[in-house]
Amino acid sequence: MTCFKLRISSIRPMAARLAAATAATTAAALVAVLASAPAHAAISVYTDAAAWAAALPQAALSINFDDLADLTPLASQYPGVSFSAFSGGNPLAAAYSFAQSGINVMSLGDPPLTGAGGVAMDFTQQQRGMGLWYLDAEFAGNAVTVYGAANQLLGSFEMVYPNPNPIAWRFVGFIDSGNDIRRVTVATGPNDMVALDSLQMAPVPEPASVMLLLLGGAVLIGARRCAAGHAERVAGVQPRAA
Ligand SMILES: [Ca+2]
Ligand SMILES: [Ca+2]
Repeated sequence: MTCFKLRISSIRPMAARLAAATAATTAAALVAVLASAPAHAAISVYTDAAAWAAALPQAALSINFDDLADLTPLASQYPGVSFSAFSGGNPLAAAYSFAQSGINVMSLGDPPLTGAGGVAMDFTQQQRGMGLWYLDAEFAGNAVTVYGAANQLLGSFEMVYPNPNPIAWRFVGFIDSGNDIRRVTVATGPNDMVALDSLQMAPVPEPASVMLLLLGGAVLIGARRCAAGHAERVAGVQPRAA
């Protein structure tokens, strides 16, 4: 608290030093971020949800579809992603007794597991990673495909086939070291019907958020230095003789 009891004449030099420290810290942090950026982005595929989550720098967001009424067409109900029909699908939030989470799945037809086709998911900002759960993949040709912001192909995954246990929910997740996942499509094969659930999203922090974090850290460092300096000055004061 004493740190803020300053004369006006002392504020300007301190502000200048704090600004310089902030700029230096921010610059150093940005250099570190740039230095850590991969030279060649690569997409990684995970079939283990825990391993996928552990490979992310922060916790993922999950959309479970359980707050929507049965047979609600999926569009833009959830922040950060929009759903649309793809490859003949009809994406719905639909009640299903064997949902991976809660009461609903993301169905591609009405009722679940009676409609073939697919769904496209477009994210409003780039994602570091995404994942989802799928059920009842039985035949070849069920593809999950990932695209970047320029609509370029990043990678794809064919749902497990042959599938030794189609009635068990399975996970597939992607992580892009280039932080560029912007669109994901699911297309089922001509002979199969699958259900989806528990979409996972791992958005890349927006640049403004990163800068705020960096600036916040720099201000905190400055405040700590200020407090430390005050403590040293207090320790250096000699008690007056009685
Ligand atoms: Ca669910
Ligand atoms: Ca099936």
